[in-house]
Amino acid sequence: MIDDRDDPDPSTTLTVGHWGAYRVHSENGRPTRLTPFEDDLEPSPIGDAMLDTLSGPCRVSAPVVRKGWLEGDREARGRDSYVELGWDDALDLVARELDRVRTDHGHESIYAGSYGWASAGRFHHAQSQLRRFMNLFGGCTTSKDSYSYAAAEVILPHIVAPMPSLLLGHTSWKAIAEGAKLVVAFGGIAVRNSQMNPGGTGSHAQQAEMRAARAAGVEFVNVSPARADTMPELDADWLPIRPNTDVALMLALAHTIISEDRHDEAFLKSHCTGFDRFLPYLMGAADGMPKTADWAEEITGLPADKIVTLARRMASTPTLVNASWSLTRQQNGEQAYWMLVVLAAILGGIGIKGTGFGLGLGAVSSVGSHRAHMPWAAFPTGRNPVRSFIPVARIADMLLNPGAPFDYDGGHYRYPDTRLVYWAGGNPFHHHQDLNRLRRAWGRIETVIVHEPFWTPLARHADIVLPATVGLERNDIAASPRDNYAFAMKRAADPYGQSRNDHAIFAGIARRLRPSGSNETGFDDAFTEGRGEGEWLRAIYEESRRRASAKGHDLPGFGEFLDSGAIRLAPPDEPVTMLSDFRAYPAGHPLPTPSGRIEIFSETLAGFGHAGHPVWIEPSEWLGSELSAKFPLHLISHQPERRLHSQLDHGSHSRAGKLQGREPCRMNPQDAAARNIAEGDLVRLFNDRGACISAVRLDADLLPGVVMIATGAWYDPDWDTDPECCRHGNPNTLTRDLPTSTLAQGPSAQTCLIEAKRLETEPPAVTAFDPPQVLGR
Ligand SMILES: Nc1nc2c(c(=O)[nH]1)N[C@H]1C(S)=C(S)[C@@H](COP(=O)(O)OP(=O)(O)OC[C@H]3O[C@@H](n4cnc5c(=O)[nH]c(N)nc54)[C@H](O)[C@@H]3O)O[C@H]1N2
Ligand SMILES: Nc1nc2c(c(=O)[nH]1)N[C@H]1C(S)=C(S)[C@@H](COP(=O)(O)OP(=O)(O)OC[C@H]3O[C@@H](n4cnc5c(=O)[nH]c(N)nc54)[C@H](O)[C@@H]3O)O[C@H]1N2
Ligand SMILES: [Mo]
Repeated sequence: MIDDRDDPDPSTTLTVGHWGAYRVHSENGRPTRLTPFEDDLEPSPIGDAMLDTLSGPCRVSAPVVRKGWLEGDREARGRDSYVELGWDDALDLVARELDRVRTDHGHESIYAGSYGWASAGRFHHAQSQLRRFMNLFGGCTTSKDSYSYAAAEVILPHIVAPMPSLLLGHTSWKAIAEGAKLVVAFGGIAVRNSQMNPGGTGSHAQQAEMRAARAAGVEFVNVSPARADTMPELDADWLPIRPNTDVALMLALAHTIISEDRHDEAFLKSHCTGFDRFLPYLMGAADGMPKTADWAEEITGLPADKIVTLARRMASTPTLVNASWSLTRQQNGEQAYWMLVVLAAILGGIGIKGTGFGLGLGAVSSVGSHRAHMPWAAFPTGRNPVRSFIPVARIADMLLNPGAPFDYDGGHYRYPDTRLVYWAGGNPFHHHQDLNRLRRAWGRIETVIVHEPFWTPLARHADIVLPATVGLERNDIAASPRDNYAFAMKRAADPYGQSRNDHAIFAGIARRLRPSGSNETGFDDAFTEGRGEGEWLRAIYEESRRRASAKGHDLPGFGEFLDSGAIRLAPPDEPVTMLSDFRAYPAGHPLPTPSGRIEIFSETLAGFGHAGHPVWIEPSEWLGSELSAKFPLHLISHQPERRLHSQLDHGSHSRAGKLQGREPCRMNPQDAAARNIAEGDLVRLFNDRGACISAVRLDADLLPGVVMIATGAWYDPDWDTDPECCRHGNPNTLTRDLPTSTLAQGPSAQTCLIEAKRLETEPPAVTAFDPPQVLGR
């Protein structure tokens, strides 16, 4: 149970990032070297940057207030200088601002949705700390769902089950190796992404598990604009599909299977509802347009005979269809996940070992991996007394349109009038689409308060910045509900400069504030419950231990856990297949849908005014749209291989991947030649929304007409000559701030057309990693 197989150096401690667990080697009380945790099969090199970013100019060293904010100037955000404050003055100022805004405008006018991945660790989780603080203070407007897969989070409960429960019981590679013969991966299974797991992991096993499935005879089809979206060892057939057209392909596969009478009629009858109401659309009786392979060829760019061959292959062999999460981050992303489930239902393999549908195998290291399921306790956040919320990606819309109505999941709501924004553990100037629009919206906010360890683009756009510690500077418990490990993280370095833990910062503000409905100032006792860090860790651990014993895991006592540093949990005996109970006995294990079955037709969604069954809807920007005459390249802004989003972009590992200091993009040699662009050339990527500077890497294994660039280059507007252009290569200057639909209102980053032009002159130097000027006290 306790890991001592490779005799780890007893003088080391452990630290964990979302990218994995590492042993920390120290000299004279300072960390000098990290080595991967000894059980990790495929350690991520991203961890290296945790040490080289521990200090340096990008760390925020003291609480600061923006100079222009003191003078009532909102325009200078992003390029302003700051004035240092002592902690007491800073906490007084934050408390005063929160009190002013709450008193004058109400708690709704405080937006603390604070979306983001923050850092690993169950106690020092920035959003949970912020949520608990706000809930005790009297509440705030919050956000619903994620940037990762909001469309799936909203549609799946109507048609099969909530996304989190499906992910917890996700089909594993072990089951696929034993039960499937074919995996058709829409959006591929990009191995770079399985470096991550929210909360970390003790061992990355995706590559080994996929290789084992291949060795067991499973074949792969990679449906993606990029051949590299499946690893070479899988020897996948590559179907280079036009971006955003997967629903058309899935419909044509379904059409072919049904036309040739190869569908599983019994399963559609026993476990599904509404097939008969979908059929007229699929076969064309409803709209005069049969969804044939020929029809789909026009849309997807894939030859009809290949579509027919694939359909026959899928229907004649045990198959799993998988969709990457990127398919949800596009206009009408809801339809892709609905149609995926319907396609799997037509094939009939749902709930049978290793077949059916997969929801993002390998998108993070736990999806598809054979792992323990352990409901670790978290830092308790309490209840928000305010009901106001937005779908997370509507932030710019909310700021620009106070009081305006919006729809979400069948309901009708209104945006609040936001005056103050509070962020801890995320970076909207990384994650949001159309950053030029976000910048305009940001100008509406009176006060932006941010906790950050680093001078990120968000910190640069904040009015009050409070310096936060990083994981290496804290004690914590790192564990994920889908992992075979848990770790006691030990503080290995002193907090940088004057930085403090988020918990301590909030306790300090709580001491200065009157909670709503009370006459007394100070709710720090309620916030901390009188516990320090060590006591909170013990409480979280003991609660987890209680939950573990209910799951059949016997965890050691807290002291033993701290001493050993790592716990190993036994994975399940049998490989897991999603919905196997429902398959075996649908009456005894009904789905949480209105019918208890898979809803191929949903009365609920039809009642909301949406299509009652999955449909192909032409996106507003794609290679088949009119706009492609002006902007003929489809931009895919995918997850970065060398960092987590924008985290550690200033570290050595991420910087080593830049080309001439810019975030590189990949382009097909034909597209490059047509624009007189050669390998390594600097280019301007642009559309009507904005532009960014990138450097080209030629990639013949990319569908012509598609450009790919990783997200996460620290946003660096060219303030003096071209503020709509990011000098560093942040693709969110180009993406559209477009909801998936009025159902989920999710983000649609992957629906984006651009043009590229070779730069003839040297562009301005990148300044993203130069901190702002900070004036002393
Ligand atoms: N164009 C495009 N845009 C996208 C996507 C895409 O595919 N294309 N993907 C989207 C997706 S799926 C996601 S999940 C989002 C991710 O967006 P985010 O999760 O917002 O991105 P991160 O860079 O992880 O931001 C986390 C921030 O928290 C800070 N931080 C870390 N630890 C701590 C801590 O302990 N305390 C405090 N106070 N701060 C801390 C880090 O320094 C960092 O600035 O991006 C989305 N944006
Ligand atoms: N190294 C690393 N790993 C990460 C992250 C990170 O920042 N760094 N972020 C994590 C997070 S928060 C998330 S949500 C997951 C996201 O996981 P995903 O959403 O799967 O990740 P992406 O890299 O955005 O997209 C995967 C692939 O989808 C393909 N694709 C894009 N659009 C289309 C389309 O319309 N059709 C088809 N067929 N293919 C398309 C692209 O070629 C791309 O390489 O990754 C996680 N893993
Ligand atoms: Mo995500």
